[in-house]
Amino acid sequence: LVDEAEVEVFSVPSYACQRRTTLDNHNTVLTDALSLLAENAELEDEEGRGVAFRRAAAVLKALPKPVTSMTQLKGLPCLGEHSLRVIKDILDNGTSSEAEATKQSERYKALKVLTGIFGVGAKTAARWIRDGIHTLQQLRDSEHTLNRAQQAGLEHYEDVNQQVTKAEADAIGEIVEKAVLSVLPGAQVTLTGGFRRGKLTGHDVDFLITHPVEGREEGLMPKVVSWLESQGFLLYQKTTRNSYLESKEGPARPASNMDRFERCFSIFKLTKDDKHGTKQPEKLSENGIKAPEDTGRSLTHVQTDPNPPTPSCTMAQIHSSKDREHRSWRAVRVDLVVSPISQFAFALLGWTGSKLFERELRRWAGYEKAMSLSSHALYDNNQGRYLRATSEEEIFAHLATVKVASVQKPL
Ligand code: DCP
Ligand code: MG
Repeated sequence: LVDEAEVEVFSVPSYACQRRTTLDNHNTVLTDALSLLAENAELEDEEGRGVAFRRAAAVLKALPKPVTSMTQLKGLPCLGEHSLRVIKDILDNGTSSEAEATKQSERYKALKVLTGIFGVGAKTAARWIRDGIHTLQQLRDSEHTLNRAQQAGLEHYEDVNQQVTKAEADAIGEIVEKAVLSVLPGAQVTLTGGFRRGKLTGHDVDFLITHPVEGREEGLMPKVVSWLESQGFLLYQKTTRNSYLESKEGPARPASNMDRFERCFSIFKLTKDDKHGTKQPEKLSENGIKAPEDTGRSLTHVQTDPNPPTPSCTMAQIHSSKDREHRSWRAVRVDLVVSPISQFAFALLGWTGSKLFERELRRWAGYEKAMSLSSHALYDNNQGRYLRATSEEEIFAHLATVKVASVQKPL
């Protein structure tokens, strides 16, 4: 038995956005199990439960050492009853029986395969499973009609579920920049999302587009999309227009976490020649040794990737790997967002992520600072006015100001 007096008790700030980000996770067994349960909750469309597991995993990831006893966790934030049960199971038995059972369950596997199709969310996947569809082949053989996004998602399933490398993201960045500049000289393109955070791979590539003169960005997206389409770069695209100005809710009371910028969800056709810096042999060598590009992808393990690629047994139903190796292109998910320059800093902060960081930053701003933060604006509820910012630093400076009037919630 461990003497409690000798056990180091950890301490971690309440909100994820108050913690330093680390690549040094000393508790991967615990965080893997909790992340899997979070993913499963999200796949089951139970967002609250998903967030609870994500928060618990983030707290354990921030600890300076491996957890060896439950005593060390006393007083740590975000560890609910369920998460503590999972942690105890692992400390006692080496693995979480719940996480293992989930991983093996047919339902989890089917949800993962089906939501791996671009355009298919938890609700659609659940409906298909109720109709007895668990695999891509069963979906193809079924009577179900797919919308345009889902058809494209099914067609490019294997590519879209394969991690995108930084080199591929940069190559797409050059194409997007060329498109944007040829329709609006002086416009600016910024790589956001995980790649801006320094990740080496991602599930998609996110770009934020603006112009230094307010208003010049209006109507930009359809022109960019037309240019890209005329050059054959788009396998699929759906553009939604900016609904911020016409929305009644205002940034102080956003109806959802989704922002209202003009946005284009797309699937890019990236030809191998477009991948600068990643020129690679066209095919696998006879003994199946992977091309250099694939070796690079193994670096994903240093990231906490909650959505690892779907098992290859299901992918084989689409194309054989050989077919793909002989193709001179691959499909890549790309998101384009256009922001007016006055909202650019907020859009940049909002689109850089991670998702948990964004969520926690907004929660912290609301509860601790009485401010409403969105990807469009920052509103000070005490002063009753919007606070301007031209950089992320300025947003953080606003958020750091001490609120005399607000009551501090005990941490
Ligand atoms: N984002 C958000 N709310 C949305 C969509 C996006 O807050 N509804 C933000 C947070 C994300 C970022 O935009 O970090 C980009 O979204 P992604 O889903 O592409 O996430 P990442 O880029 O972080 O991950 P990945 O590397 O897997 O693409
Ligand atoms: Mg991304």
